[in-house]
Amino acid sequence: MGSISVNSDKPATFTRLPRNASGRDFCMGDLHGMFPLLEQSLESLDFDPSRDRLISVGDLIDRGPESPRVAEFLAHPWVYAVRGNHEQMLLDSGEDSALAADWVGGCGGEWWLALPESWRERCREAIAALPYALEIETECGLVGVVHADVPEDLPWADFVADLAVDPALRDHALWARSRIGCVRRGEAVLPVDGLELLVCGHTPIGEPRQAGNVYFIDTGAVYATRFQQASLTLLQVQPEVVVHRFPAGAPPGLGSNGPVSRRS
Ligand SMILES: [Mn+2]
Repeated sequence: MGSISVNSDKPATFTRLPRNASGRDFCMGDLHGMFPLLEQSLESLDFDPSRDRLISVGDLIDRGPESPRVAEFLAHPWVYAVRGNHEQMLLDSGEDSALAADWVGGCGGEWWLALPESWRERCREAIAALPYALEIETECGLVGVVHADVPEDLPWADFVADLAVDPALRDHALWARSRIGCVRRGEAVLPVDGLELLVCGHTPIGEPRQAGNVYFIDTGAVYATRFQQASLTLLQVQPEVVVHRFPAGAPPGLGSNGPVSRRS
């Protein structure tokens, strides 16, 4: 079009959020279309959209019932997100029919088939704008957010700087399970240099877990029929770190199945 617009067709791979001086920041584990559960959870937290912020670790879509709401959700000014491997599959399946078949057939993307083209376009646009990583300035220090993991030998600043030029690094951010593998084997987890805390999702675990300076918060919100302990985790990181869990199997805030919060 002749105008100079650096980022118009190449969205930023990395975003920094300035400190939220007036409200709280919550990092949200893999939602997979469970928007009603999220709404109940935010209500339980007295979430105030005029001051509080919600930061998704990615995998907002697929498997759950309300994936088509993703574009509308990402348009809220209080919502931030990094992309997950499921968002990447949606984007890549437009040019890769084998991947499209895998995604729709085996990875929970069947909702896409029923979507009108105009709605698909809105979803693609909103998702294509998502960075691979973001960082949040907080009272507690710098908090990083990535869907899967950061290479174990790479300081955070190098990771975010190289994302734009290194496709292997972007794949790692979306798919890797190296640190969570250590956790599962009972091995020590290498910290990420340059961060107070890294928040990740991607691999479902029974309860949110901190290992070193890495917090794993995918607690399988979409898997209520498979795991009794399935829940949505909202990890508050500003002004202090507080874990909030909302069971997926029952409305939160009711009796013994209500939210479980503990300081960490
Ligand atoms: Mn994932």
